[in-house]
Amino acid sequence: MQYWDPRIETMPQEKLHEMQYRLLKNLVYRLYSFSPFYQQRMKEHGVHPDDICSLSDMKKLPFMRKQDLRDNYPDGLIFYDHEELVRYHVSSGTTGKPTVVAYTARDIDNWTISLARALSSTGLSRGDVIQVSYGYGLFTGGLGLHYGAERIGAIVVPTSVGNTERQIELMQDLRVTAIACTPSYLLHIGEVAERMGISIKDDTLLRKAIVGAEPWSEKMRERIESWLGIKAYDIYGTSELSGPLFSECEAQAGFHVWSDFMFTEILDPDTDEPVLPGVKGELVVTMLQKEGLPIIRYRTGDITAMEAGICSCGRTHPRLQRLSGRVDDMLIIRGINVFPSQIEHTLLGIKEVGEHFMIEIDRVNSLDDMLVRVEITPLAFSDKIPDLIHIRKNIENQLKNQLNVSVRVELAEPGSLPRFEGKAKRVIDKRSM
Ligand code: DLL
Repeated sequence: MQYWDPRIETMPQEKLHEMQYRLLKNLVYRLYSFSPFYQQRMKEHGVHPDDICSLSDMKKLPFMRKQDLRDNYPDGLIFYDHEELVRYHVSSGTTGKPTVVAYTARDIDNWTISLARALSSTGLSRGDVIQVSYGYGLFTGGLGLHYGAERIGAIVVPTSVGNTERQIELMQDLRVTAIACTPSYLLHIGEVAERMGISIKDDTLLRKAIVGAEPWSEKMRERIESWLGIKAYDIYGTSELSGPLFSECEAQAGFHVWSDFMFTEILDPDTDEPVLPGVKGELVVTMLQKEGLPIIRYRTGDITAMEAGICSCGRTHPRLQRLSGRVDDMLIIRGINVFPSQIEHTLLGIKEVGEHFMIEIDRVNSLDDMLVRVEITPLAFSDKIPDLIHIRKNIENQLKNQLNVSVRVELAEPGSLPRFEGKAKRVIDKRSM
């Protein structure tokens, strides 16, 4: 088994908990003493650092939300002097005011170590050639994975997003063995390669993909792996916590959350009470060692569950299941809760359906109306009209059974729906426009 840091990655859990408690205690005292924001928050919440006597006292601390970063834009939450900072990343601000995250040199180093452990847990190492096709710049994906990949001694090809044909040429010429990008971009790369007469499976050395930054289902993984002849590992993070932070290992059995850097809670979003392993709730993260922008009990809005037991790889750190959506992703259609991830899961289980779809929601005669536009495979597209009607009805039935709500389905020609180089935007909710 390949570990980046065997001492930490396989440390007995009691020792990890002791370390987390020490780090938490130190963090809370530091913030109470030196951060006006956190001191006020803790006072308002009626909690003093002396009240934190065990890890379970974490629940006494106040939450932080994205809105706190927005309210304090640009630098109200930055904890260290300017002289100590080495970098800013800034979110795109498409859903509100942007958020700014500041990093000290130690923050960059800890982030890099998290990713070095993650990448080596997927089996990558010195000698691998890793094409980083996440955006470089204010987005955290490109630079984050770049530093992590260099740290494990791999060769990095920093292509960023776009110019896809050239990306594919470089993949062949530089004998790339792994790619890091969004699942949407990986699908696009696969299609463009086919149009160029190149099979990723047979004509390149690509064997692994480090894929995340947006939701993608298990069915999508099956399709990507068999089509491109690679293993696809999920990776998760958010810019407020640093960027991409943890991934699955070769066992593909949940994300390994590095306990020396993070304390994770899964809470019932309605009651804010912790849920049991295996039960889904909102992921709440405390960054135990962050300096530039400390984060306590950050409500990510992402839904997941803790995995019970220790992974077959021997790493002792807690594991999280792949994400099943966001608290604010949920669509309410005629009173029924629907997650886009359920739609993807159902569609990709139908053999005539391709990998691309769009969801459009509108209000017609004061009733919610959901239209799912579905690209079908070139093979299905060559079918006769009665067969196409049958395919459409089958998709409508399967979606109705899964979602408990009627959905209109429109079949789309292969290649006709939008493709995305970064994160996909598959839902258009006209009710909120
Ligand atoms: O997407 C950081 C990142 C870069 C993660 C590269 C992985 C790889 P943000 O732009 O702040 O940061 O978006 C964070 O994206 O709260 C989730 O809702 C979603 N997300 C990220 N990874 C996954 C994943 C980066 N593996 C938001 N599965 C998060 C599902 C994900 N959703």
